[in-house]
Amino acid sequence: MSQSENLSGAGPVLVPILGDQLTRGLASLAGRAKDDTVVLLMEVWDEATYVKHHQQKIALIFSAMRHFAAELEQDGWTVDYTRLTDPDNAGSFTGEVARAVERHDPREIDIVEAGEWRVQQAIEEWPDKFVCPVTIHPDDRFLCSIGEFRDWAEGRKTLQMEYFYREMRRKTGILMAGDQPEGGQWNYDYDNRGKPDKNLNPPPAPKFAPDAVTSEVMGLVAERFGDHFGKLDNFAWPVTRAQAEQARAAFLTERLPDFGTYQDAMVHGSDDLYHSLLSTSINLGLLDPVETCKLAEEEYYAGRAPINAVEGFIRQIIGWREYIRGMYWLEMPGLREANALEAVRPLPEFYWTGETDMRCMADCVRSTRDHAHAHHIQRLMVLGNFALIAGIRPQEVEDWFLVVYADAYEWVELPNVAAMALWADKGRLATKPYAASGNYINSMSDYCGKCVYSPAKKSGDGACPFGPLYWNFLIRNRPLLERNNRVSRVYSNWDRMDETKREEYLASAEKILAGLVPASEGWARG
Ligand code: FAD
Ligand code: DLZ
Ligand code: SF4
Repeated sequence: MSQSENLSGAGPVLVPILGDQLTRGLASLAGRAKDDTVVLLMEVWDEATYVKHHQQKIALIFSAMRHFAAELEQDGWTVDYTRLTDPDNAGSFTGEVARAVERHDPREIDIVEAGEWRVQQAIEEWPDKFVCPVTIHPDDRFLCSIGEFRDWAEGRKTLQMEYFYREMRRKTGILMAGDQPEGGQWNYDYDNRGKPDKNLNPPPAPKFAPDAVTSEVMGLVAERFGDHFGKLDNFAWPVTRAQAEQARAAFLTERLPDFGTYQDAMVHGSDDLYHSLLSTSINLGLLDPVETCKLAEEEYYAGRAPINAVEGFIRQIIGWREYIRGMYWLEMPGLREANALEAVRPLPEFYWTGETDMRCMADCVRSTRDHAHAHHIQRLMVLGNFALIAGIRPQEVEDWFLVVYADAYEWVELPNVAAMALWADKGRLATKPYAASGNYINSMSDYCGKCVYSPAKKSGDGACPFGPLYWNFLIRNRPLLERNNRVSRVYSNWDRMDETKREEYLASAEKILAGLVPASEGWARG
């Protein structure tokens, strides 16, 4: 029956809140009367299994949802919370909203747009499915709306993040001196290439021991999702806004000053370095991104953190994060199928097991398995880079990244993986592929010294696999990449190389590729 043929219900307004919308000031709650509203939170099977998320990721989301529901109730809201184990749980957002409509007879449903295209498609069908009117609010937790980003992108030849970021600086006034950037430069990335140093001693990020709510959820996850990737027992994520604020405060005082300098460094066994580890809290809605940037800005004006650190951190949030989200909505649904480099090789098994002699790769997979986290350069220049130069099919790599990180939602994972790491969008996001040999990893990490391979050995036994694969990648994609003036120079280097050396590179690459064992079925999807 269509909406127009029906009178809507006589009950309160129903406000469904999704698992990554855990924000008190959410647009669907703002200005609403508590005694006239039912807030609905839903643990549903479909969301927990559309890919087989890391066990810590499911525990984090369920625990944060349960804590958020309890806080809303304490504040006087009426909350209807459906647990995964409720016998009548319909298993999907639409099914659970339908059941809630029967329970509450709402006169209206108010929801904030979903982060993910897949979920948004389902929500957009609700006005035809339900008797009462459905209002879908823009998600104002982002600085730049989907429409604003579209306007910004329209008619531009290149969609470089840097220009978008300057707009966001102007819009917020963050690190601005009038209409000029603070310190005279928009971007201090040049100062952010510090190499790892033996004496680095970053203060560890706070760990949050599971409380009763998290422990109960961990039991549920172990029972229902024990076959999913990842270790569960060392769960230490912030699950409430108060904990997330504590984690943020510790970052701002203890690690922000060195964040910029060591942003690109990688150290074996050291998973956090000077990174904030705030992505899970920001993406869940526990921390406000702009507020977080303003607090970082205060550290600069108080003289407690240098400009390269503060600008670098702020750029990640109001620059990259907003830009990535804008690109997602600009490029979907096609981005999910994009494969400009026609990469078809299956994902190697070691992405799941960590069983490889490549020391960099093994360490990144270990961190991912144990903590549902790896930092940006590990994701981009080790895990993503290998997949790019080995020609792994983008959709398999995307599934992997969506499964394994506690901060992964498709809106942020997909552009980072498909466009930034794999260049599957043919350079709409990144002007050139982030392909690199072992020399880059060697210069930015302490991985190579104790590796069985050596980046100094260029081909044959004992050569770092990243070297031959790098050249194989460039030669394989020469017709497409040679025209790119940021890449063309490396082809001149190749052409000048001794022919025997070139043949050795290519033969080594073939051997490495032939030795990759494809992942067994069932890791990412059931
Ligand atoms: P910090 O290094 O402390 O950075 C501060 C904040 O900036 C982060 O918390 C995050 O909110 C934001 N940020 C930084 N870089 C990015 C970026 N490229 N895109 C969006 N936000 C950014 N981030 C996710 O949140 N979810 C993902 O699923 C995800 N997948 C990624 C996949 C690949 C291949 C790559 C290269 C990057 C991915 N990122 C993703 C971005 C980035 O790696 C993580 O946000 C970051 O590692 C989180 O750790 P942190 O909080 O310590 O970040
Ligand atoms: C990722 C996830 C998982 C594992 N489970 C749930 C859930 O049971 N209920 C819920 O509301 N959200 C969950 N999520 C997050 C959703 O997938 C997320 O809100 C959407 O991806 C946003 O579009
Ligand atoms: Fe990784 Fe190569 Fe270095 Fe080994 S030598 S750690 S494989 S970059």
